[in-house]
Amino acid sequence: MNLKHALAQAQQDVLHTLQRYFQTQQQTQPQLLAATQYCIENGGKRLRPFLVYAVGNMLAAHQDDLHKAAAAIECIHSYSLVHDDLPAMDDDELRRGRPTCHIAFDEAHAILAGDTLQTIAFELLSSTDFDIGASQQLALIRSLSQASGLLGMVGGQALDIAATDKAISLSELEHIHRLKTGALLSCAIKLGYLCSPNVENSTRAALDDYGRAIGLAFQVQDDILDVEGDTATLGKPQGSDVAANKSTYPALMGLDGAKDKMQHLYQQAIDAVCPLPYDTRVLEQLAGYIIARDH
Ligand code: GRG
Repeated sequence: MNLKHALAQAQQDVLHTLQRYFQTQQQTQPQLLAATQYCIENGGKRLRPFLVYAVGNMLAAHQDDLHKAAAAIECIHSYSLVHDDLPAMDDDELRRGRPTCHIAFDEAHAILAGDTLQTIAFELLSSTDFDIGASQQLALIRSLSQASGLLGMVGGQALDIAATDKAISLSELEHIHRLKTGALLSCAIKLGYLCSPNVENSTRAALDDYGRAIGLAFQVQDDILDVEGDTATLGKPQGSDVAANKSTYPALMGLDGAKDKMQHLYQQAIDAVCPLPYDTRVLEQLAGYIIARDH
């Protein structure tokens, strides 16, 4: 299966899984249900679900387990974006070209929709019909909790806020991004192998290396896109810091330095998975897509 097809399949599967879930929740307060569904039905690349499916399919996981794990991680990602868009954080009015949740509904419902999405994630992961054993299912829940929490995405967001208007070093920037965005991307890979039977430790370790490399590459490319998008629309000089109060890779390393860093991370990702005794082509293509993506 090629990358385009696999991404489209993941997008469709995660949407259907969550739409089926919402069908079982029709007694919920209607505005809250509408706001929560709005966040999920507002598209997105679904990269994290894609990674769960790609790894799980490569390792012969049970499809129904992958559907739940993929939907769970997308719910966490979606909640993080809804809360990140709130006036208290980034105060954004548009997400993926459409009004953000607090604009389409209101702030209270956006906060509650984010909270709801977070709890749905753990409800799905604690379903009683997983095909894997109880200890592996607990590991799924623990991995997603850790990647989302204090030493993961939320902790990274707090460090990012604390770094606003401060000069930070490259290693501090890397630490923030490994937590804020890298932890969840790496976790998607863990969920894929934790849904799979009999995965060797060496395979897990190689996939973890791949996850760490693409997690950081994703953020470096995000920073590059900010600069290049800004340069294209505003005529700013290349390598300038887009948001003057925020450290980015191009600001700290220059645009060429950031591109070199991304290329290096791409190579690390490829080197991690190439020796595995599985068909890793779609993971390799994904690493290429991450460093070449334009949105
Ligand atoms: C508010 C708890 C809390 C956490 C926020 C991840 C995050 C932490 C905030 C997002 C801020 C941001 C835009 C970071 C840049 C990298 C990123 C996560 C981009 C969005 O991810 P994509 O490109 O989004 O996978 P789509 O739209 O495809 O789902």
